[in-house]
Amino acid sequence: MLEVKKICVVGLGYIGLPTASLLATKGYKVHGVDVKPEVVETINAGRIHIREPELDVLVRSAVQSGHLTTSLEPVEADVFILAVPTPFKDDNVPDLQYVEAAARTVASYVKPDNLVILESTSPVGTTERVAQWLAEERPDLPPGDIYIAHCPERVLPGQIIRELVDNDRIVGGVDEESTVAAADFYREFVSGEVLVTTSRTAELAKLSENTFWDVNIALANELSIICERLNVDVWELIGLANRHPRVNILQPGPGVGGHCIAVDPWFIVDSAPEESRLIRTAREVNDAKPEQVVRRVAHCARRIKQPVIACFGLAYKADIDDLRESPPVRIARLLADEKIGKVIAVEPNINELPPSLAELGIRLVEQKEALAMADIVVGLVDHRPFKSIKKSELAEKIVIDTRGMWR
Ligand code: SAJ
Repeated sequence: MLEVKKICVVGLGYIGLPTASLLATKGYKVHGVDVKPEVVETINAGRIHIREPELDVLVRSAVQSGHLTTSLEPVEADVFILAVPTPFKDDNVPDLQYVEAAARTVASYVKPDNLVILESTSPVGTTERVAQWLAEERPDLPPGDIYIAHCPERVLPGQIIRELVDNDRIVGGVDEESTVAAADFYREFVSGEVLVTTSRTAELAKLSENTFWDVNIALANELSIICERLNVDVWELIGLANRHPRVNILQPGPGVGGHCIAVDPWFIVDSAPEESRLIRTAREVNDAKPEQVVRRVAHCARRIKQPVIACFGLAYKADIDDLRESPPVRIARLLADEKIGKVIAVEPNINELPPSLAELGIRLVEQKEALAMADIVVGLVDHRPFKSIKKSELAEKIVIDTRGMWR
């Protein structure tokens, strides 16, 4: 069994920072590494640069205990955790530049018997490539001298701290010894079950979890389009169908946002393009939704001279402030770009609009002001405050509710 005292976490974002802080509060000496100096400074000051409930308390106690330090460079450690972004390039090809850079950076710090874990969601075969990159950088280390494994994350943004400990974890090594070493490590602090497999299976399991979600959201979105055509209320339809004891149709929306569900299925399509027809089609159905919402709004706006259109919500999902990869942002931008009307936006979780929207003349307004000004109200995110809007406040408006929150 590996004796673990020191851990080096590379990448201090939504996964790396909570993981580094949790390990520090469990008594390990943790050194966090990030390429952004402002991230390093913020964390060393005991503050955080991402919004996640309870994370600020965890980081502050980790830093104040002296168990969490951060800098731009790795340090020698017993375990290295790589938690860097794995976005995709144009034409949906995975971009592994950050994983490769992280692997090559830690290479000069690894010693025999160290454990290197890739936590980033990655295309099948990436963990084996990490082993190759490390071997290229360190030909002095015979193969098998360091343990290399994949352990993907499945925490839900908004409840990361709890799920980091409670969730079952899948651990897959590039060889049997690596799997055992990684599983022993996670069993030290994970209360969920630690399930062992190969690195390729662990990679595909993570991608399959989010692909399952995306394909099922696509079914709900396709039903919402069909219901529009057949003049059926999709929310009533899904509510009735889900009364079947074994049916669980998910909720339609304005499209699929975030940097996970909308990204991970493309990793499978890239690995097996001929065989991934349903997965690709589901992505296309979900990605077509924003334009369909814009067309519905445009159709209604035609009847009004100089219509004022209020977009309720810009975040990619309810009660968070994350606007990255957000379909509501895309919809607001298209409405302004195509001059369908004067666009105002209500987003209670931000204080100012991203420049990409502000420069189009979109204004961020309070909920009351938007309800007073709008001719067309577009419900894009089911933020808690929006659910208390009364039917009477919407009586004189044209309402397009993509979340079914004002039924
Ligand atoms: N959405 C719908 N209809 C639904 C459910 C979601 O339109 O019925 C939309 C949301 O509005 C949002 C997008 O899908 O735009 C994704 O939101 P989400 O809450 O479903 O998922 P994420 O991206 O916040 O987190 C997911 C989670 N994966 C699953 O639920 C299978 C989380 O467990 C993962 O750890 C995370 O991806 C990740 O980082 O991979």
